[in-house]
Amino acid sequence: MYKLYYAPGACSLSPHIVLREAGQDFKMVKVNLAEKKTEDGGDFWAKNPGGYVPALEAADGTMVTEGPVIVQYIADKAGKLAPAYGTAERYKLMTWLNYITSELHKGFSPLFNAKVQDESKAVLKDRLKHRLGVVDKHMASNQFLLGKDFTVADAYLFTVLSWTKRPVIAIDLAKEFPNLAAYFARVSARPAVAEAMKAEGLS
Ligand SMILES: N[C@@H](CCC(=O)N[C@@H](CS)C(=O)NCC(=O)O)C(=O)O
Repeated sequence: MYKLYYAPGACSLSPHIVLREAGQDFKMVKVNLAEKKTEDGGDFWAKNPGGYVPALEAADGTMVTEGPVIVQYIADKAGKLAPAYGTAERYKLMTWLNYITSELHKGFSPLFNAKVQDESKAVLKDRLKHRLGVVDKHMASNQFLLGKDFTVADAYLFTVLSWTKRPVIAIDLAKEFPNLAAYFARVSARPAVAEAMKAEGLS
């Protein structure tokens, strides 16, 4: 059984969705990110020296960190939700995972930081919108990031898009990125995604 270290609504929602989509047996362990403590009082620094979620503990004790790696680890072990390693399709998947992590996820992060000045936030938000525009264009002719099949990259993209609704971000997908709005609705309707949202108290 896997153990997923998570915080509700954080980027750990992505591996949470993947565990459900892949039909894996898992336990959720909530992390208090401010105190770096797990819900059972354990020291989270000992689980992930970076002090951030997600972190995944496999049944054999292997600890896997970094969201894009965790989702590929789960997919490869389960033999679903990612094209085979070494194929051209797999490189497309890795390209999207990298884009989501470095251009989108880390584009959102400073906007959540109360210490970042509004002037800087406006510049960063403009840049993030440009990056979202690239994915919106891709979604004009694709059901999912890799085409017709849902993959682990979709769990991650869905997770970061869910942040657009937070008041501190306030990006109206329907108005500014209609293809992403349709994609978000499509992914939200997947039973595993709805279950993950419910389990984290997000729906
Ligand atoms: N490089 C990490 C970043 C993960 C990350 O940014 N996690 C955030 C939540 S979305 C977090 O736990 N932040 C708390 C902290 O950094 O103290 C990954 O890709 O998994």
